[in-house]
Amino acid sequence: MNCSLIRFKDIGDEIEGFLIPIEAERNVTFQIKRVYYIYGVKQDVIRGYHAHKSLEQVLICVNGSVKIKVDDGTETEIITLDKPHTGCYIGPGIWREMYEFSQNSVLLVIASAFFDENDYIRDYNDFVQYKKTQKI
Ligand code: T46
Repeated sequence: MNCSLIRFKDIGDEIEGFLIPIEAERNVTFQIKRVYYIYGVKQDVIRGYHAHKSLEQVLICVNGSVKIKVDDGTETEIITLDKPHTGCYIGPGIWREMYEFSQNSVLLVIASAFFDENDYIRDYNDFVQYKKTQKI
């Protein structure tokens, strides 16, 4: 699966608090072109329902928790993000659904490219077909 957890090094301690630097092509493997964040999601809402053709992203739940279902067309995994020092890298060709956002959760996303709707596959059947063409 083109998806993995990243444990960021946190600088600091339990008294003073922690700081985590995120640096392009260092602890995030790609060049960072865009950062966005998702907040205020009600607990029964599911977001995502899409894959990207070429975008690489790292998702970090900087407050609260969220579950992410990732699917490469063959297998699925469920990842819980609930620590500000842990990110989830999601590469191209992975269907994702984000759900069970806790109250006050903030999901920070670091992306390798500017927003481009043409990079999205938003229909699951199209995703399955796309994965078949990628295998040829
Ligand atoms: C992803 C997951 C983790 C923009 O105009 N600019 C942006 O940079 C983004 C990310 C979105 N938008 C627009 C497109 C839609 O009209 O904002 C609206 C909501 O986007 P979407 O429904 O795609 O949001 P999510 O939460 O389902 O997915 C987002 C990202 O789009 C996606 O790349 O991997 O977060």
